[in-house]
Amino acid sequence: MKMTFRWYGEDDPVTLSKIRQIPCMTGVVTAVYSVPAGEVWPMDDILKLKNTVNGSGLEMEVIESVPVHEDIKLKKGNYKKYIDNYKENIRRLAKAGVKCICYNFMPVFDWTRSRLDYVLPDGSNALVYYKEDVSKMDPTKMTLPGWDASYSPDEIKGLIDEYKELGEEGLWSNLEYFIKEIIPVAAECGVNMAIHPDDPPWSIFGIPRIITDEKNIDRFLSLYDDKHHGLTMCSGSLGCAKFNDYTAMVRKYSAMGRVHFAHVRNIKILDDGSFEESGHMSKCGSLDIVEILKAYYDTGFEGYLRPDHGRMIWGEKGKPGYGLYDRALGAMYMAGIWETLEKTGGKI
Ligand code: DNO
Repeated sequence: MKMTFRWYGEDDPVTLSKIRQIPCMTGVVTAVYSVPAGEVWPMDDILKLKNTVNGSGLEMEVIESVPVHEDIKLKKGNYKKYIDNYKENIRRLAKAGVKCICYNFMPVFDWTRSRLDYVLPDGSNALVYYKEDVSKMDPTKMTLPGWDASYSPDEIKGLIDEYKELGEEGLWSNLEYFIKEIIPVAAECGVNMAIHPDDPPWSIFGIPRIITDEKNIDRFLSLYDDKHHGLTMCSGSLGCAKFNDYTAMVRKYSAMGRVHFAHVRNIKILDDGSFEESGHMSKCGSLDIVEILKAYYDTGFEGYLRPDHGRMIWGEKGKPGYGLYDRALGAMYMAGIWETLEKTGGKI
């Protein structure tokens, strides 16, 4: 297991030198953020990023994300050009030493929450998803940090209608086409592709979401029989649905060698299926983080792991979910569990 930390580039208030001082860190997970979705990343920008990261004593072996253009997900318009561009990005990143690319196939909206600064009983604040509030949200009149803000309200409305029309089976078929195009390139370049599950793992705003549960992940993996076709397992995404036995899923897919990247965070699931993000420690939420890490350890996990969303603590202001302090606490907590697993041969 290699412990990593997400870094949003030169504009990130959490600097590389701060990340470097977290004792367990081997590298950062980052991206070229200046290029619109679908376009080819200039080699110079990739190398500049790599040199900056390496110059700080950290590795850049994981990219999160190379975004998938909506034309690819809808298989319309310029999808062929965008798939060619995607392949070229895989080749270029491989040349720069990248080993794993995280991406997602969520229509229009990436992770969705109803509030970004909910105050928890200990005075920290966190991202929350209250089902009732989400049902009243109008996605054409708002944006969230994980969403592509380049669309106008009319464009968003148009996209939502197109996805409603496409439906789940249509989305599956477009995903299959995309996978069959890109995985041979990834395999040739030695890059592991790691799809991120849908967050949350159910349909929102009436549009389909398909990377949601065990049955669908089995179906996803069966689209292409090659270990470069794999997963980012995210405890905060799949784990927030009561219908998923998250630890069992980690065990199964990690044993198959198909988990390349692990996102670990805790969430507290509420009675109505809503959830609040919490501190990483098991007692803070509904997930048993020791059991999750043990599932990775027992199955010989050799991929990358990163602490996922943290709360805002100690008065820190920053990118929601991506401050320094709570993620650093989470990383050290997990590194401690991992060291114990290693020293006891997993017998904890
Ligand atoms: C949330 C992240 C996601 C993830 C993308 C991957 O904080 O884990 O936004 O980066 O879904 O493409």
